[in-house]
Amino acid sequence: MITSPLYSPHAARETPVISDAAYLASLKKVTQYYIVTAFLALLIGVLIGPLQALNYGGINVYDTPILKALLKSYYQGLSLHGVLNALVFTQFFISGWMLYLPARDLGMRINMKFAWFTYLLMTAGLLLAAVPLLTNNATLLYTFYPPMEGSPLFYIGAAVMVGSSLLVVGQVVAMWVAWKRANPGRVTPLVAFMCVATWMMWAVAALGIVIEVVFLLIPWSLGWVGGVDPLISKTLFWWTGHAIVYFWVLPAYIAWYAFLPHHAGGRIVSEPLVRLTFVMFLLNSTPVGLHHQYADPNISVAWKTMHMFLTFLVAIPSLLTAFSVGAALEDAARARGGRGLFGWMLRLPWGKPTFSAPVLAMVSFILGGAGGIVNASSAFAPVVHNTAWIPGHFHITVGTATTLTFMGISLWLIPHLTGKRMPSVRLASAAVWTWFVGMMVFALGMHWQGLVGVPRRALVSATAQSVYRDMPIQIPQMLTAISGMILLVSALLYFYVLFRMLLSRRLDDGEAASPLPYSEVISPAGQHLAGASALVRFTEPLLALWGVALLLVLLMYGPVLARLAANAELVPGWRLY
Ligand code: HEM
Ligand SMILES: [Cu+2]
Repeated sequence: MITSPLYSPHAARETPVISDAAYLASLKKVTQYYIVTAFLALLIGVLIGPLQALNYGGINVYDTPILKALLKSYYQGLSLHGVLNALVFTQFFISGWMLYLPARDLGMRINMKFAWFTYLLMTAGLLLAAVPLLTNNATLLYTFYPPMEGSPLFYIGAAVMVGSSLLVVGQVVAMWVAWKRANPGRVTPLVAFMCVATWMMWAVAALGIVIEVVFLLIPWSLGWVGGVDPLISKTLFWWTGHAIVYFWVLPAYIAWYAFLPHHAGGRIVSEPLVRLTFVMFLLNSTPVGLHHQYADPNISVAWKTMHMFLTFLVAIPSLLTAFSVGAALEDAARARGGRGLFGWMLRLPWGKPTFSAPVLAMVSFILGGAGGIVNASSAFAPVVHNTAWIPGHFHITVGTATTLTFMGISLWLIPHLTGKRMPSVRLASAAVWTWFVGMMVFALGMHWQGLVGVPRRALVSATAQSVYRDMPIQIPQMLTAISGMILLVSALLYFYVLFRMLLSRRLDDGEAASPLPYSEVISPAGQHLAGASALVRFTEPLLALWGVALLLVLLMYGPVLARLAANAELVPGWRLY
């Protein structure tokens, strides 16, 4: 069924041909369902954002009749915003993206019944959780810290949703193992490698939240046990909660490494280096979560410090990425006649949204990463902890690095999946640039307010006005309010383009008109392990490396959780909303 294209070491990879048209159509359809569900969640989530930005601009719109009818409180809106954007949008997009890519890259046939079952289960989980969220029975914010208590439906829906992502992990890893069996001695192609490593990382990371929700929160919310230990729950939450940020950015890295050079007209610099980066993330993303808990009692400073240094270590693969994708772009620009130390940048195709979206996302991530090092430092953390600085930070990471990349991907992936066409390059380009500019202004306003001491998660525009009146925050407030309006325009532009594209007529099967944009490679990993470099051979045994990743997490969390469990203090739930 599948034929392998001729191999030349530097040429762009050609997608293995799938001759079973019905199978290919079904694979594309399930991917499209994941992607469209993701963007529907983002649409609702993002529309609430500008209201919150106005709040941080000192303007309270929550007393207007229309909002009073829609939302019980600022916090119900904020819970919807956080859950839909950061948890639902990301997970659905990533599940579609990282199921489709390895299936095409390996040319493997997956069980479509299982793939559809997983999608439906994930959607069922989403709908279960949506009911209490929309009826103000789970206004817990996206971190759902106990003892704040919500409807059991919320926790059950969340468990089903996260559980279904683990089914995707199972399907992708099984597909890869079957490919390895069928192709002994072969090097895993790069895109599949990145996907498998990322899914493995997520499986290790997700354990924390699965244990928290299934064993602590569901029995407690159903009244089967009398109380819950807030600190154990929080520690399990951040076991997942930090690593989830890599689950959000690594799928964007896949686009930056594998496809962005193609959009720029350049080449991937080094496949072995990319593989090393992903292995570092697999090993090092998870055992670092205590940097969210510097202020928490009953966890020793020694453990907190170890997690802090391990966090700094994760900066290395991020820097490797910045430098190697930067080099790929320079390669592209010089090939188009770019000159000078920085002058080459002018030669990049800035007017092409499939290019500008991931590149601007990367620029945003460089700034976000620098702020992240501040957050993770135990010396600086107390200054910024729980201030407006923090949402300032994660809107230029997940809110831009990830979201803008995914928006950019949708502009070529949806044509590829559906055989439709992007309706307007200019409008798409305007959406991308306004998102970037809006988020930069937003980040400036929010980081600035945070440094002055404005708290996050507060209806600052309506409560305790006198506290804020004396603060020097007029300028950053104004910036934040303006950014919200820029972002509203941007979101409207983007969704207009997206829906016009989805609702347009199908022209073909998308295979020829919008192929997967694989890039050429300067230093490929090679096809056969026998002749491959030591780095390629070291990174290939992902199952063993997965085991090491799990071991590292158990080492870094086991003693901490054991001590918390020995001093567990069960408290009853509270409903504050
Ligand atoms: C139109 C664009 C957006 C605007 C104007 C916006 C604005 C805001 C503001 C002002 C806050 C702080 C609220 C507070 O602390 O009280 C916030 C929180 C948050 N935003 Fe956004 N946002 C936008 C898009 C996004 C996107 C795309 C994501 C993720 C993919 C995202 C994820 C979050 C999360 C996770 C929170 C934290 C919620 C919490 O503290 O529980 N936002 N947003
Ligand atoms: Cu973190």
